[in-house]
Amino acid sequence: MSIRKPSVLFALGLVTILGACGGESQQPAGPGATQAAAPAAPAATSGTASVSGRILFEGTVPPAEKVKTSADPKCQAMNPNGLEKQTIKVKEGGLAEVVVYVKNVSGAYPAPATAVTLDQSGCTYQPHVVAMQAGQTLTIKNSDDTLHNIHPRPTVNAEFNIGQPRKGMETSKAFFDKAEVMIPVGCDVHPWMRSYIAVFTHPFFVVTGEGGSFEIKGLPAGEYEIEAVHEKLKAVSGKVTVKDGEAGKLDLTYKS
Ligand SMILES: [Cu+2]
Repeated sequence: MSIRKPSVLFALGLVTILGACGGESQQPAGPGATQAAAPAAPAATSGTASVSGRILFEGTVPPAEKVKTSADPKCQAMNPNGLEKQTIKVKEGGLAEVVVYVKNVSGAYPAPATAVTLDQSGCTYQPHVVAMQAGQTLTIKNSDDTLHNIHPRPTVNAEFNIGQPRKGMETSKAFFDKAEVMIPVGCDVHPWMRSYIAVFTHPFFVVTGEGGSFEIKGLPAGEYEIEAVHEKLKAVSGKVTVKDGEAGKLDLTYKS
């Protein structure tokens, strides 16, 4: 039996890979190592306060950009009506795909043992914006029957470039060990493919979905600066003070 073969590891599935990373990882940057190095760290969600609100957009939404996928017939076949690129996604005044996070957090927070997934599907990245903790495992997978490569261009973390030529391929690793907002990710084969990864040293962040609502839970009592970062717009921020058990409210508005 040869369980070290990558093909067998892939066949064992994500749960097995995660189990190995969490319990037996030899890597200093792995979640297990992070926990061992910071035994006095507070639990990730030790607090009982929360902050919620909406990220709003006031202005004119530009028209969606048409993307030609004819450079790769397989991408074209998967998108017979073409692809549309719209980075300003507004519904009922609220902006989606914004990273909302607490800027002034002290203390050490171990990375969760669960992985975050970035999928390449239909010649696009799913999700478009990924938020995760430093030291947390990122699983990159290819759901398409065509060659993709994952090429993040960080400025603080280490750059990497991984090719995934076949459908079903997966690569799991704690790629990022430092906070960085946001890391652009591209595919050198398909220039329209773009995603962004935000990395934090704490768990107090969220990515807004459709309609721009957000909620950050598990905060200790305190005065917090909340910042909202979007791939194209200048960041906006605001302050909110919460006591234990309190649900603070904060709306932030982008104006274009
Ligand atoms: Cu690609």
